[in-house]
Amino acid sequence: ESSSDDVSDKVFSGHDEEQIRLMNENCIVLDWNDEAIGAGTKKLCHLMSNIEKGLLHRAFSAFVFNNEKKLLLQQRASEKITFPDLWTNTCCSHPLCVDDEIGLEGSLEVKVEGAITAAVRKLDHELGIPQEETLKNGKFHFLNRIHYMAPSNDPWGEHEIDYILFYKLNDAQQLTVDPNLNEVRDFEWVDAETLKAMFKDPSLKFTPWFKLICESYLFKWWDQLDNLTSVENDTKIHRM
Ligand code: DMA
Ligand code: MN
Repeated sequence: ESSSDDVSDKVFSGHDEEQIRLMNENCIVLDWNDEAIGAGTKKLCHLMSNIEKGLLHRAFSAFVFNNEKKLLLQQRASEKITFPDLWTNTCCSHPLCVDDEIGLEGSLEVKVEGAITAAVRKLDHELGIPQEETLKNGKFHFLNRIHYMAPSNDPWGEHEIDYILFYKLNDAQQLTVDPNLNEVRDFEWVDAETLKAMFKDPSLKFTPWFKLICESYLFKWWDQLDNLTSVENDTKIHRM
C-alpha cells in the first residue's frame, strides 16, 4: 500500500504525515511462541479489528540508565498515532522484517540480537542518541519477554511480544540526547522515588505497557541494577 493511498485512508484522518508514512514499516508477525510467521505493516498490526482476530507482532522496550542509576523517560509526541502524549520508558518500537532484526535462525539469542539492533536504530531516531555512542558507551541486558494486549484510541491498539532490554552506561560514559520532536515531546532522567511520585500525579498519564512493567518487574530489577545476572536472559514468555 502506498502512502498516497494512506493519506486518504479514513483511519489516518487528521494524523501527522510522517507518522502515517512510518505505518508502512514491516513488523514481524508471530505465533504465540514468538516464532516469525510472516510480515505485516505497522498499520495492519495496530488495528484492533486485526488484533481481535489474534494478529500478534514483535516489539522491544528499552530502559536506558545512567551512571547515577537514573532512568531516561520520554513523553510521546502529540503526533504519535497510538498512545500520544503519554509518558513511558526510554524507547519502544518494533524489530522489522530486515536481515539484522528478524532473527530467523530460531534461537532466542538471535532474536535478542535483532531486538538490540532495532533498539540502537530507534534510540537514534527518537532521541537523537548516536548509534556509535550507544554501542561504545554501554551495554544491553535482555531481561524477559512479555506478551500483552492494550487498546489505544479507536481504532488502534497493541498486541505484542515485547523484549525488555535494559541499557547501562559504562563508568564515566554519557549519552547525547537530542529528541526528534515528531516522536518525543519531552524527556526526563528520574530515580525510582521520582518515578513513584510521578505515578501519583493525576496530570501525568502513562502507557499501558510501561505501567504493566512497573507493576511487575521494574522496581525489583532497578534495585539490582549492579548485578542483573540472576534475573536476565529469562527464556519464559510472560503473558500479562
Ligand atoms: C511500540 O512502540 C512498542 C511497544 C513496546 C509498545 P511505539 O508505538 O513507540 O512504536 P514506534 O516508535 O515504532 O512508533
Ligand atoms: Mn506495536
